[in-house]
Amino acid sequence: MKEFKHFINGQYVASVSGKTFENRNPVDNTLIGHIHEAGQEEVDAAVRAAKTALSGPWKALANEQRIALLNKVAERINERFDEFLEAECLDTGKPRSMASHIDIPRGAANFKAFSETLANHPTEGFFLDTPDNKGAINIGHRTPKGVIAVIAPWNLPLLLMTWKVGPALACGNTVVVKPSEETPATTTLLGDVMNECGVPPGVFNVVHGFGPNSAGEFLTKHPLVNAITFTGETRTGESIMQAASVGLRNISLECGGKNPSIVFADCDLEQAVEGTMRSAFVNCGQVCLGTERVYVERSIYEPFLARMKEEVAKLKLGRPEDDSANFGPLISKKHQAKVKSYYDLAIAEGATVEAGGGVPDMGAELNDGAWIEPTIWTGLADDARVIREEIFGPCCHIRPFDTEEEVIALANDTHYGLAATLWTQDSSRSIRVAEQMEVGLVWINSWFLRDLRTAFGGAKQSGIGREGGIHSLEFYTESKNICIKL
Ligand code: NAD
Ligand code: 6OD
Repeated sequence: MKEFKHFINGQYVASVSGKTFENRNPVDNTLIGHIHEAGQEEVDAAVRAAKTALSGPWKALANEQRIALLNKVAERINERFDEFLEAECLDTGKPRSMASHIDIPRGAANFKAFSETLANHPTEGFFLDTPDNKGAINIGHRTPKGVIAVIAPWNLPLLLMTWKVGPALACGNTVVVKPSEETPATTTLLGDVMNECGVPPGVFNVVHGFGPNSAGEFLTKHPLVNAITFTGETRTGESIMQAASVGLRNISLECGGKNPSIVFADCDLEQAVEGTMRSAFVNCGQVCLGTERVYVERSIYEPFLARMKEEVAKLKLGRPEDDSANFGPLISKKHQAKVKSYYDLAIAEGATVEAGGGVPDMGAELNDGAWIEPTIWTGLADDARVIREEIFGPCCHIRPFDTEEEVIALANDTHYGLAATLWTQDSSRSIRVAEQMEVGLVWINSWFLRDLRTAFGGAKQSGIGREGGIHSLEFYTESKNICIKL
C-alpha cells in the first residue's frame, strides 16, 4: 500500500492531523494507497520554506548554474522514466503507450525548454535622447516573482505540473505545488528527483489535498504567495481569481474548453478523420484542447461520419499495460458519473447515438473501474446543453454546415475560447478562418502539435494570460526598468 506525503523543505512529511484520503486506480477501483491531506499548518510550512529558499543557495546560483541544475532534473526524470510511467499510469489508468510518448517525455522536456528560453532571451534596451544631448540608456531587468503557487489538474499530471514548475524555477522562483487529489504520484516522486539533483531544500514543495477548505484554498489564499498559476475548470479559476485579488497577486489561468473542429470539403479526408479521432478520443477525451464539436461541410458529411464510426469501432479499451489497447478509463468513478449524465442528457435532448453512448461491459475484473464508451452523436440543436457545456469525456457531436460564414459563427458561439482545429487544403481559407476564430490556439491540419516557444492559453472563459516561451518568462518574473543617465 502506497503512502503519499507532502514534500516540504526537501523532506517527505506526514500531515500533522494524521488526516489522509484514498487514492484509487480508475482501471478497477482498487486502492493504490493513502494521500496525506494538508491543513493550514502544512501549507504554511511549505510556503514559508519556499519563501526562505528564495534567498540563500538558490539565489546565489548564476543563471547558468540554475539552468544546469534544471537540465539535470530533466535527465533524471528520463533516467527514472519507468518509475514515472508506472506512477502516472496507476493514477490515471491511461495507456502506457500514450504516457510513454506524451506525459513523461514532455514532463522532462519542460525543464529543458524553459532553461533554453531563459538562456537565449535578450535583455530589452532603449537609448533615450535628452535635452543635454548626453542621453540615457534604459535596460530591462528581470527578477524572480517570488513564491509561486502551482495548482494542477489530473488529466496530464506530470506534463501540466512541470509546464509551470519548469519555467517558474528557471526564472529563479520557488514553488509550492498542489497536484490534483486524483493524481498525487508523479508530483510526489519529483521531490525525490529534486533532492537527487541537488536542488536546494524549499525550492520545490508539494502539498496534497482538495480545493475548497483544503490545501488548494489554503495555498491560494496564503499571503506569502506572490503569484498563482492554475490549470483546471473555469469555475475553479473564478475562485482562484477571487483569492488572488487579495494582495493583488498575479494569476495565470488555463481553463476549460468546448473546442470546435471544422472539416472543409477540400480537406484530406483520411488526415481529417485521423486527426479528429485523436482530438476527440485520446486520453479518453480528457484533454482541454480536445474536440467536442465537429462541423463538417455537407458534401463530405456522410463519408466523414461513416469513417469516424469505423475508426471508433476499432478503439481498443484495456489496461495501461495491455499493448494492444489504446483507450483507458476516465479518471474516477465521480467523473464517470458526470460524463454518463451527459450521455443520458444527449438522448434526452434528441441526439442520434451514432457510436457508443454508455458504460461498456469490461468483465468482472474491470467493471468497477471508471470505463465509458467512446461516443459520437448527431442531430442535436445548437443550443443543446451537450453542445454548450464542457463534458471532458470521449465524445463529440458531428453536424453538417453549408458556408464558411455559417461555420465561423457556429464555432464561435460559445463562452469558451481555448482551441480550434481546421481541416482544409486551401491555405488562404485556413488563414482567413483561423483569424476569425475566437480562441487562443488554432491548429490547421494537425492537433496538439506543440512548440514550447509559442504562446499557449485561452480566450473568453478559457483563461487569462499566456504561457510558453517568453510569455512564461513574463509571468514568472518581475520586470524592472533601469534608466542610466549618461
Ligand atoms: P479542477 O478545477 O476541478 O481542479 C484543478 C485543481 O484545482 C485541482 O488540484 C483541485 O484540487 C484544485 N482546486 C479546486 N478547487 C479549488 C479552489 N477553490 N482553490 C484552489 N484550488 C482548487 O479541474 P480538474 O477536474 O482537475 O481538471 C479538468 C479541467 O481542467 C477541465 O475543465 C479542463 O478543460 C481543464 N484543463 C484546462 C487546461 C488548459 O490548458 N486550458 C489543461 C488541462 C485541463
Ligand atoms: O502542451 C501544453 O503545454 C499544455 N499546456 C497542454 C494542455 C493540455 C490540456 O489538457
